[in-house]
Amino acid sequence: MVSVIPQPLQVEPGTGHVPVATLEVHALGLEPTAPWLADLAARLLSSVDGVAATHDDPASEDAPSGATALVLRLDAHAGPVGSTSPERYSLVVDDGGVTATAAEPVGLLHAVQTLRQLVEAPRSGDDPARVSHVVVHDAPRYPWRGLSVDVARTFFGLDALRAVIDVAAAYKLNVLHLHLTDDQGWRIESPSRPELAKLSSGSDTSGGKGGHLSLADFRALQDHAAERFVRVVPEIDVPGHINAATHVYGDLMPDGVATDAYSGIEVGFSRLTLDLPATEPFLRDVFTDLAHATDGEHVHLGGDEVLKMEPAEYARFVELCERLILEAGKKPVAWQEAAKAPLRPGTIVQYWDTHPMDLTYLVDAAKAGARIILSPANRVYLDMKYTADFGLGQEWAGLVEVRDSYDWEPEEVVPGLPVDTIEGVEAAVWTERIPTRDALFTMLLPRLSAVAEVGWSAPERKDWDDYRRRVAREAHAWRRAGIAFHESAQVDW
Ligand code: TNX
Repeated sequence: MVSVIPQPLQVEPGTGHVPVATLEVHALGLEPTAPWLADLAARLLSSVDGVAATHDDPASEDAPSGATALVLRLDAHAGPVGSTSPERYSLVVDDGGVTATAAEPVGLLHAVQTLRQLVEAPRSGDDPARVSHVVVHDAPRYPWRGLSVDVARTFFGLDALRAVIDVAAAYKLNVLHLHLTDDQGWRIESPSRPELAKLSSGSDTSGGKGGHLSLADFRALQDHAAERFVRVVPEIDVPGHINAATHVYGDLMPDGVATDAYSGIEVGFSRLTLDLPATEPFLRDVFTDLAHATDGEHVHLGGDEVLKMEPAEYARFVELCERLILEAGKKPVAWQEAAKAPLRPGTIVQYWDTHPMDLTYLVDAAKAGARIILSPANRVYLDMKYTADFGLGQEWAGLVEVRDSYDWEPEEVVPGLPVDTIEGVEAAVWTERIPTRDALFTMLLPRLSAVAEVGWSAPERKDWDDYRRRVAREAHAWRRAGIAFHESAQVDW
């Protein structure tokens, strides 16, 4: 039976199968746009039990004897009939071998990720790994399928973040949102404000020594992401969650006194003050620096949990930060609270807070032109504990078991929200109670794969019992790769 996460749109199983113990990748026409893709495809497929993939001769379509050909080819007609998604693809496995076609290179990577999961492991020593004949036509439900990682509370560096990108891309997620600053640390080099990372990155909530991404690290991270067609959306969180900056610059405080460093886990106590002379230059510097370092179109300005500020001052902050980001050539993203202020059309607003509340302001903002990303905390906050006795994470939004992350419908999250304003879904992992890389992955997996299916798969293609079976199969890949995950009692592993 076909076993792919996220569930593809159209799958027609055939009757035979092809051996894939040796696969020969042929990338046709990819040299100008994605020269690395054939090599990446070979590496991804070689990570599967019983498969050795190579891409020796990009010019030839003849596989060496004994090897099965995997052809990667651009084709505007690929994908489900009528789909215009740039991520659409088709995958055909038949007696001729394996052919992936896609409108753009990103779709070919998606096809390879699908193929990776279709491999049936060798049953005995002599049996080759194989893939059953099948025709897949696939495209995503939403264009934005993300994961937000908080590297401010606990710092995770380049290696861990590259591994996070690999896992995200395996389930066809396409956005890595990095929460780079918070009360506990400033985790990105800002060339015009070098003191920030220098003086405010030496600790974290885990009692560790903290750290930060240099611009070279950030460059390398974006390169790794780009090869997997993942966009990085960096966030500087203002005007609250800002103690890491007020610790460095006393002139951001009304009394002129720099605040103490902070490694606790309270929220909502720190803030900027708009009318201080130092405030706007600070914001201009850090947002402009970040925009210049960012390849993608978006920069996130935070805006959440500003508990000690009058609405009028808050609205002026939102207006100013939107303007600074636009002036630096990027599009603003903000947490849901920003929708209480007048927004420019096209700003993306990220819903998160699942406490009961009147969300008319969010619906009105969407009707006025905001695009909405859904991150309902009680479904996709992957720092929530799985069960009451779970040793990692928090539980302010409730316990979030695998099924909670799987069984929800984006169109039903915000009552009255026009469904065509939904840009997509994004999981988030906050790291106040997640001290290590293994802890991080234990919180991400398996739940991230469930959120990926919510964002990608057509609602009528979703099925919890079937997902349970598929996710159990993915555990083999995680074990082989040495990636930690939680063996939730909801799944027969
Ligand atoms: C709420 S979500 C926050 C974060 C915390 C998180 C813990 C959001 C926009 N703000 O500052 O880390 O809860 O789950």
